[in-house]
Amino acid sequence: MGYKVAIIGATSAVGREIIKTLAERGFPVDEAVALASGRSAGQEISFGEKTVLKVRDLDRYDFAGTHLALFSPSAAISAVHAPRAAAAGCLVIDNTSQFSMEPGVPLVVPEVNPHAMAKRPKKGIIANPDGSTIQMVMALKPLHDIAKVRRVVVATYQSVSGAGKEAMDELWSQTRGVFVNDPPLAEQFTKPIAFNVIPHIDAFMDDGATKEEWKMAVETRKILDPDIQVVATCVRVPVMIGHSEAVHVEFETAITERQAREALREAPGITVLDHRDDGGYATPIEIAGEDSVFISRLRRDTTVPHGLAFWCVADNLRKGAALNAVQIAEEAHRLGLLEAPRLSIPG
Ligand code: 2RA
Repeated sequence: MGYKVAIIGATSAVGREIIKTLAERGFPVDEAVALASGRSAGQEISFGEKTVLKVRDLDRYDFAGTHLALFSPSAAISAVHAPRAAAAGCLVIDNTSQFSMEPGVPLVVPEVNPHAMAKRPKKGIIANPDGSTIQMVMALKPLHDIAKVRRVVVATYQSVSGAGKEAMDELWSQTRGVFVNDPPLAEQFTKPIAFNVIPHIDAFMDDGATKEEWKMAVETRKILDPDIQVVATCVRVPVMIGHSEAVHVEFETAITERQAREALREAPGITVLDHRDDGGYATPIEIAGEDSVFISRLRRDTTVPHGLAFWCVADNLRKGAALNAVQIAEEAHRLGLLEAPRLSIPG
């Protein structure tokens, strides 16, 4: 038996990737429903090779009878519609930050903390972490199993697709504009993104960190271990797809570079691409479209008693968003959490 599955934010970069990933991985879908704002209603999106979905208006959609809802609109839209879907008996997987730190809402990376979703959550919502956190905890988990991670210092190099389709268009048009001597003004970012880097992702918080940097710390603690200290500097770079991270880890006990390399090689969802040679490392341009988290430049950090440093790259639309959400759905299916939805009572 398959499920009735709704994709909310279906016209966004992540929404489209979710639809593609559901079809590619053969998730048991009987009926797929693409939902977005009224403005996008009527647009068509392919689901697999044979089906075309006509986008419907989220405001008018009744979730009764839908088993699973994969949300990737803005956090404000999820705040309104995810609880409405959950109240109708639908299991929600939310890709925004709206519920991620809420108690009772599991925050899941299936390779790292599948136990967090052993039962159907009472609130009916499972949160998908931020893409920057997902790729980092994927790399930290096998190392943490050998020697506890105490502290992480990370600098990110995040692609514009993390900010959505309009941001990708802005990088494209600004880059082109530089060559024709007519670059358009910055609208999606605070400064020009073409030929630039911007040390600012999401809103500023009172302590001077940005919300993206704060999320990397609190999400890592919720997913992996509440004792891990994380300090992040999150930076937007003129790359279309693929987030990169320079990660420096301090452990509580000894761990050799060799032990770390072997553990990473064996870890599910990780590819170690690390030759100490010209080009022997992963960069975003060649990993776009891949499912793995790539680890390169693994080496000792001798400035602390037990330290390692590495470079970590992943496709932020896939493992950083859509793929992780679909893997959560697969786990929910395997665990029998996609119970029969309530049907609407005719009024
Ligand atoms: C970004 N990681 O790149 C965020 C998206 N959730 O902006």
